[in-house]
Amino acid sequence: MQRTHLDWPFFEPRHRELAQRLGEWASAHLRDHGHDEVDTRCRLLVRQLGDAGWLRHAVAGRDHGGAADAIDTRAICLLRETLAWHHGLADFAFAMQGLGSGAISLHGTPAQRERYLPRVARGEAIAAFALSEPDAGSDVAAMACAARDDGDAYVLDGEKTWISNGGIADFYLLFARTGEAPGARGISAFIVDAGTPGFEIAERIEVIAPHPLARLRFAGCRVPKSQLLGAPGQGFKIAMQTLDIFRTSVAAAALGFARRALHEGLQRARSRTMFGQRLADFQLAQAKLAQMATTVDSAALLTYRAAWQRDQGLNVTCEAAMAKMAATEGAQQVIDAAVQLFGGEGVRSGQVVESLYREIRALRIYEGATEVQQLIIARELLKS
Ligand code: COS
Repeated sequence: MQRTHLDWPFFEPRHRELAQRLGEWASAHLRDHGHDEVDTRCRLLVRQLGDAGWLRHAVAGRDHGGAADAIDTRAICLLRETLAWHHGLADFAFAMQGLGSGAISLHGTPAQRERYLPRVARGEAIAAFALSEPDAGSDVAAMACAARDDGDAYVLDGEKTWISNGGIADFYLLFARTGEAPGARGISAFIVDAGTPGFEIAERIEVIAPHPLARLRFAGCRVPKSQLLGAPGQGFKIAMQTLDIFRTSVAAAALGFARRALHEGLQRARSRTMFGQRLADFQLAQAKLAQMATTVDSAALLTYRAAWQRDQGLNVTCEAAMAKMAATEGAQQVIDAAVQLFGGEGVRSGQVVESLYREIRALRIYEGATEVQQLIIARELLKS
């Protein structure tokens, strides 16, 4: 994997050392457990990432198993980029541990942090983030899933869908309407343990790049008040703050996929002969490779700019949206170009570029579709 970007001033020595160690580990350890079903593969990967210590970077607080006291966005991005380069499902497994527990790292009480974060960091508890609903995807503030105050508990009623790790998670970071005010100001965050009575998996959802995904149903599900995360009515802001970190990391994953596609495309161009010369000797192939490399570097610059900026304690809502949009859209083009360089081989099941082609598509949709990122960027521009 090409690593010259690690010389950029966004990084500190610990980041360079992390990327180097992780690259070596991933080359040696990440195998495709292709014959097992996806739930089993995902559980194994979470365990493997936990045993090797990588999941410590997904949580904050050294006292709770974290690698550092605050979330290190650049470390998370380097982890996602490197894992995505090697193994799409390993990246997914890492990312969901972070997304599902991120709000606990940011806003959890000492008891909540103690109960969940060490197990997430060791890979012993699988986390999930439950925000979207059948009629509230891009428009989060329109959510209908309700949490009614009832003595020492909240009672949940409603549905969540497109929930990654749905069905295998040990706990869900759930957002529900508590009604302090209309819209975004009337939503709260909860930690809901799998197996809580009244909570069931309504449907498993299959997608083009398989990973655990489900629709969840809550019917009279009682959650103790101690499971409320943050103050009542703060759920929307908690969700957005979590997404500010993890949207940047989606950009990093897209970057890993794109970098891998460029690597595969270069190898193909050097080794394939046609019309009596190498594919790499054709100017049309050279133009493709040049465009791919430029798209990769542009995405990397935006991604690590956003990550660095967040680690400086600055607002990154606009920069994270720019990074996510540019990196995911760019990666789609880079991967498509790599498939084209491979010709018929590029769409053969089992080829690296074929699996990248399937892996990248969802990243342009989840954690805020490209159109949502455009909306966020334009709003921030118009504000200033
Ligand atoms: N950090 C902190 N607070 C934020 C914030 C952020 N990044 N973004 C918004 N807020 C705050 C706003 O400041 C506002 O606060 P006040 O009520 O105090 O003024 C409040 O949250 C509501 O914000 P806004 O008016 O922007 O809400 P909208 O309903 O217009 O939100 C978008 C619109 C599209 C930005 C939001 O719904 C969104 O991000 N949608 C995509 C959701 C998504 O990513 N889904 C995928 C699920 S995870 S796979």
